Amino acid sequence: MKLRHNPASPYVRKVMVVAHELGLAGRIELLNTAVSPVEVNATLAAENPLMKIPALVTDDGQVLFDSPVICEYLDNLSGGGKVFPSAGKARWTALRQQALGDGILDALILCRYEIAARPEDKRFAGWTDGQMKKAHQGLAALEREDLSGPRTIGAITAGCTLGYLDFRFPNDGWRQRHPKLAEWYRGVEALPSMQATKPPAS
Ligand code: GSF
Repeated sequence: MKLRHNPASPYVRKVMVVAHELGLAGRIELLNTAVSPVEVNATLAAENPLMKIPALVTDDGQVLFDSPVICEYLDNLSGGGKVFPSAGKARWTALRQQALGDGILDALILCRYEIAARPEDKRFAGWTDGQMKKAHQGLAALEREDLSGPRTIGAITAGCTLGYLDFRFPNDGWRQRHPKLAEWYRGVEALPSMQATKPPAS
């Protein structure tokens, strides 16, 4: 399998954490891929028309995106029901938690593009404030989730979301606002799958 990859992407990290936890990381060839919301990457576009990473090319030549789909594919490859509970309340809880973590990331990424990619004279503070508010409301909801127990895609996504906050928004102060989440994350960031997928020093 080949994964369109960048070590700074939190969605790619989700996929790689899942791969490590399922013992599949060694089967994935990483193709370092630069993406930009304003530039065409023709090679990537031939695989993922949305020109986003992660995108996975399977051994039989199928292209899968986005990260929830790729993560579920990997779970299926390893027999199914490992990080995606197969049915019932456990499944809906894990999927909701994944959507919450992904949604926080989506808001943070939009802030990041506004701050890092848009020319200074064209920045719109109301945009950044609005997206940050969503991210903060999302984090408050994440604090109320039960992330203990078997590692599901919900907990994996939550861990990658907090890791991205530390990476790109180190002064956010989320640990002061959410001590329960901070305590939970202390154990999570030490896991081998999280250590193996740490983003590069920014
Ligand atoms: C989001 C992927 C994404 O935005 C998923 O895989 O879960 N819902 C998708 N990836 C970013 C890279 S990143 O910052 O993680 C991306 O490819 N951005 C390029 C663009 O054109 O927005």
